Amino acid sequence: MWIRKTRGWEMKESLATPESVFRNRRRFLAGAAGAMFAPALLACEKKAAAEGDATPDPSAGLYPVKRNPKYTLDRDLTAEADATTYNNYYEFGTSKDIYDAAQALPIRPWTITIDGLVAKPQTIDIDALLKAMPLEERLYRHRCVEAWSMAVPWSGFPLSALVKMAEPQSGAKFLRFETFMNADVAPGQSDPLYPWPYIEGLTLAEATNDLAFVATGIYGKAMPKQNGAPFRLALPWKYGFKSAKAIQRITFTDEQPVGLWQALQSSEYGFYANVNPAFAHPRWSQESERVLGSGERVPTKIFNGYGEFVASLYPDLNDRNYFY
Ligand SMILES: Nc1nc2c(c(=O)[nH]1)N[C@H]1C(S)=C(S)[C@@H](COP(=O)(O)O)O[C@H]1N2
Ligand SMILES: [Mo]
Repeated sequence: MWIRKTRGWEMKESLATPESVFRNRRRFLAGAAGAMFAPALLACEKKAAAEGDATPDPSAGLYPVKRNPKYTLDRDLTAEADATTYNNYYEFGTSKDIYDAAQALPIRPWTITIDGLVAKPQTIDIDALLKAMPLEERLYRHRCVEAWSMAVPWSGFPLSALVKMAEPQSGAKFLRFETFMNADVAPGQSDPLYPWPYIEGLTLAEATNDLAFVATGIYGKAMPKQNGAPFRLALPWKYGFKSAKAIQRITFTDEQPVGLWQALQSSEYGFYANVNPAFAHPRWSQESERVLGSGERVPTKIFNGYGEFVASLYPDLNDRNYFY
């Protein structure tokens, strides 16, 4: 969102590289290298493969899963090649082109630790969790705070099923989500500018809302690393930064968690971060969004079009607190 080449993490939304530009650049580089430097490219590829973690994903056979027809789109699905190569994942770099770098993340073994104010604190292996949870597919829109958007088929399970399994105590008001910490494979985590690990939070009411979804797959397959394997959130009524990737720990607490972006710049990134075109980001308008793939600009809707599910959670539509 915010590149150091300008000032700190600041970047103008309009300077973001459109996905087609760097996809063409990647293709060009591959083509040129293929023609002229084939042996060198081969060596490079071998090096990349050695550096990446190539362990096969044991959950691959679980997908595709049955689509839940309740969640429908008002637009075309984003092409898989766009949604899986244009990513925000600051652990692996500040550009959108972190696809290769993210392959270095080992996603097995992987456990999710549930702790804090719950009757059933536990650490559960991701594959055991996937077997215990009701997997389904949902078509969701996704709206990044940078004013680009996509529409994708996630696979996963309702976050409410996990909350139920944890049995929250009466004092639990919030969920705090914590992502992995491993600077050996995630070069971005060596950047002292960012308060790693990536943290995000929800109220208990938000976490048990029907829309709150744990995504473990996409396009009928296990989740690719660059999209947040093996466990990420999909919260389509909120700006994309709330949907934390590669989560390892969920703490039930009575204190409102402070997210990584909020800790960096609390005047621009708040706790609720619900989509609302009426409240501009301090450095750009949120009135419209650029659709990933087509590049078309379309108007942004309040709650990203999901008001029928979530509007009742937020009593005052004029309170900016809910909308940044
Ligand atoms: N751990 C982690 N989760 C993250 C981010 C990140 O940098 N690190 N970026 C967020 C932002 S800003 C967006 S828009 C989405 C992007 O998800 P996608 O790459 O699957 O489109 O991931 C969110 N989750
Ligand atoms: Mo984002």
